[in-house]
Formats: sequence, C-alpha cells, structure tokens
Amino acid sequence: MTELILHHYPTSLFAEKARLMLGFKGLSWRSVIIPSIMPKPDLTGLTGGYRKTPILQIGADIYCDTALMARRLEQEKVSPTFYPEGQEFTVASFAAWADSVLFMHAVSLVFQPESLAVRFAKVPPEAVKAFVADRAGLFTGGNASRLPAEQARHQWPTLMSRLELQLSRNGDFLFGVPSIADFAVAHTLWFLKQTPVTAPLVDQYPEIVAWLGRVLGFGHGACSELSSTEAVEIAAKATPAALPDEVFVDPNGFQPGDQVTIAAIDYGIDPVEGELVFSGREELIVRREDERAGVVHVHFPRFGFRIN
Ligand SMILES: N[C@@H](CCC(=O)N[C@@H](CS)C(=O)NCC(=O)O)C(=O)O
Repeated sequence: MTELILHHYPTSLFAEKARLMLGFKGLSWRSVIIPSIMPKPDLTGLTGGYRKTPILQIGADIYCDTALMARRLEQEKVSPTFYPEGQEFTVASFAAWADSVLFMHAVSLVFQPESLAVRFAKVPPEAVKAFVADRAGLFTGGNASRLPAEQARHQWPTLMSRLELQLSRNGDFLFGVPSIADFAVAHTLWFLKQTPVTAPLVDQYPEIVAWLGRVLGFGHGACSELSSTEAVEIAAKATPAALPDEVFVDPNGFQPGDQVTIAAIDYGIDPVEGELVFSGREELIVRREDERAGVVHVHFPRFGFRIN
C-alpha cells in the first residue's frame, strides 16, 4: 500500500506546511482529520506516543515531523525539488530556523489575549480552556520556552524586514527558485493571516505578501477523505518498507536491535518506545508493535530528537 496518508486538522499550521508541500509536488493523498488536542488514540496507536500534527503514513511506515516528511516526499517525487542543487544545506538550515524561531514568535503573537479572543470568538469557553490546558502540557518538559508576547512583538520587525529584503533581492522565492525554505516560512505567516489582529503583522510587507500568494498558490494537491480507523487498518495490513540503503551510524553507540525511546527535544516530548532498526544521517527508525496497527516503523528526523 503506497498511498500517502496525511493525519492533520485544518487549522494546524505545520499541517498547512505539509499540505503545501504535497501541492508543490503535485501529489495525490488521503486526508485523515485528527483531533487538535489529546487524546488522539488512533494517531498515537500508529506513532506509539508522538502526538504532534501532522503525521505522514505510507502503509505501515509513519513519518513524524515535517522536516523528515519533506525528505520522504522528495523520494516519492524528485521534481520539483525542495533542495535545489548546491543550496541543500542553506535551505534545510533556513527551514529549521523558520520552523523554530519564526514559529515561536508566531505562537506568541497568536496566543496574546487580543488575538485569542478573536480566534476563539465562536468557540465555547470550556473548549477554549481545554485547548489552552492542552497546549500548556505540550510545552512542558522540552527545551522550547514560550517567548513573551512583548518580546515577540519587539523582534518581529527585524525578522520581517530581513525576509522582505531577501525577497526583494532574490525574486520570486527566498532562494530564487522554490525550496523547503519557502514552505517553512509560509505556514507561519499563513497562521498569522488567520485573524485581523495578527494579519497586519504580515500585510505591511509588500514583497512578503506577493511571495506568500505565490507559495499558497501551489495549493494542496488532490486529496480524498479517509477515516482514522481505515488508516489503522491500512497499517495493519501493510508491511513496513525496506530500511534505507545506508550505513547504520550512531555516535553514542546505539546498535541495531537496541530497545530505545525516541522523543523530540523541543516540545511535545512524548517518547516512542521500540526497537531501533535504523540510525542514519538524517533519519531514525523504530520498529514497534501495536495491538491494532500491527508492526509499524516510526520514522523521526535525527536533528531535534533524542534516543534514550
Ligand atoms: N516540528 C514539528 C512541529 C509540529 C507542531 O508543532 N505541530 C503543532 C500543530 S501546528 C502541534 O502538534 N500542536 C499540538 C497538536 O496538534 O496536538 C513538525 O515540523 O512537524
């Protein structure tokens, strides 16, 4: 089973990054809508505990984190590429910066009370309370600390004027041609554009506004709905793909077959337990067995994750 299955929900900004990546590659995919707060039993049944959004499933292979997802989609369809030749390091590093630094500014700006009031205007108070409590839990225990709104507002003009200058120099995309860097910035600005309180933080920069239109214009590709139960059944019937043809390297001495846990280090640090079957330059793979999903391989980026 080689269908691409994205587990996501409409308002998730990293899900928007994934949807745009799928659109850019012109891929067809199945869409599983997941809850925006815990519990998410079907999703965590597949991942073994990782709870962040989105997740890419291909049969019995589960890809966590959009940075790794981009690499998997690149294998699925090489062209158009996320990593233009000669700029691989630059665009991947820029994307990692955007997914952490720029993202944390946006979270802080969107979560300031004036913006939250508009964003949740039609949501019942208990649901808002549950959401805020869930996100407080999400940011507990990792090394990512919430940026005070005042500091985020203070630093925002620097970030945006650098992007504005970069675009005025390089043309249609951040590095001239489209790359993973564009997708890693666009989803954050898309998020800010959702409410009239935060939209002006983007709208005052004409080069950025025009560029954002171009990136969002890639669309989402063709998708059709799938239930989370069906997705679990697909995993149960499938066998994980062959491991990458790359030498197992682990600088801390972990060996193939070791029983480990893997967890993000920034936030959403819920560990996933299983057998370490692969440790490569960019990717870690854990084999685990789930009551309903059967044997699955859960894939993580090496960067930003830890093995215990
Ligand atoms: N580094 C992760 C970040 C994912 C992330 O932070 N997603 C947010 C939603 S935009 C999340 O998981 N929020 C909690 C949730 O959906 O349960 C990635 O690139 O996939």
